[in-house]
Amino acid sequence: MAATDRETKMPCLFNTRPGILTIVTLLASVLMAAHPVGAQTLKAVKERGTLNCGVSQGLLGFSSMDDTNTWAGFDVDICRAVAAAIFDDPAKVTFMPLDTASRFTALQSNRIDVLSRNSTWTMSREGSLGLMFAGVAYYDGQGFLLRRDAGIDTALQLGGKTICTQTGTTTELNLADYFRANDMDVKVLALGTAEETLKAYDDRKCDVLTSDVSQLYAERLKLVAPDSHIILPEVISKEPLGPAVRQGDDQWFNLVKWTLYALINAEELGITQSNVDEMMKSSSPEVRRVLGVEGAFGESLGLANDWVVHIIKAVGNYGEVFERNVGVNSPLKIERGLNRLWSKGGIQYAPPIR
Ligand SMILES: N[C@@H](CCC(=O)N[C@@H](CS)C(=O)NCC(=O)O)C(=O)O
Repeated sequence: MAATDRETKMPCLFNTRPGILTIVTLLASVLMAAHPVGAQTLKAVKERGTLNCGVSQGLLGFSSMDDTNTWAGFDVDICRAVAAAIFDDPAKVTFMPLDTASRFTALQSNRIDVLSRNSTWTMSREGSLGLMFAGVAYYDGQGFLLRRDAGIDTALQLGGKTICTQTGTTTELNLADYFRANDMDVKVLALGTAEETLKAYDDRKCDVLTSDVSQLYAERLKLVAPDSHIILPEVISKEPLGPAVRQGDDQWFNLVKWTLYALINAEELGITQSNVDEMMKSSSPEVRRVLGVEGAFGESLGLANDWVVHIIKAVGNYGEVFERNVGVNSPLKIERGLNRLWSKGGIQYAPPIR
């Protein structure tokens, strides 16, 4: 909405006030020459002493409160990794639970520094909302959950059914595309929050629940008898989920992006939470660079050179973060699948730290 306003008002400004615009542009260029573009977020976070991180309102395995009232999960750990990189302290994060509607405005209005909330990287979110995704933390796709006793085993049998989804999501849009492409009629019940959506399904107001497959695994655990609900084999979309930041602060974008890549590179190099101290004595040039024993890669991001040591000590490497929160031995029991490293049959691939 805001972006559309901007798009329609800009040409008007160009047409009627060229003088003012020129002055503003000139002034901006002078200011930009004096200070690098953006580069205010890291400074603000350091001064505040805590990272403001937007998360979901309670998605088990991704971001929810544990028994000790502490935020835990895969998306939470991405923020803890960023905090560890900056402060050498993963606790210096203030988590802000956000619904689908407020997640992007919270970022636009500076209420949060990073959004780590099962959000899909799409072109319009970068092109129109002024955001940037720092990478793909979790390759996901949209699926369907329904009662086992419905006797349905493919999405192509869903004609005539009522499907629950959440407003303001890619899920809602993919759903319309999929059934239009397959020339099928379904009824859609779109609700405002994950809680309302799950409740509607539980109350049988809809026959099917659709969402990112990872979320279906998480939501299924909240139902009374999780085993009586199945997830259909069809995955109808690409949902590359990752942390997002505001456009205009390249230093901050790089910091979040390389924190994610550091997690993935550490897994590839066999650096784990338990062996990181030992690995600092490694003679491998790659390991030495990643851990800051050689080079000044941390400094180039405005951090200490042993930033990756801090990250790995705090949350472990990418594989450890995945397995602990959502992997096959966690309550969610999700296979690594596409999220395996590229060298192990998946598509998780991080550019080198060098
Ligand atoms: N990845 C999709 C869907 C994201 C989404 O928010 N899905 C809902 C469906 S269950 C959700 O996770 N809600 C969690 C919450 O509101 O806390 C997107 O970015 O649009």
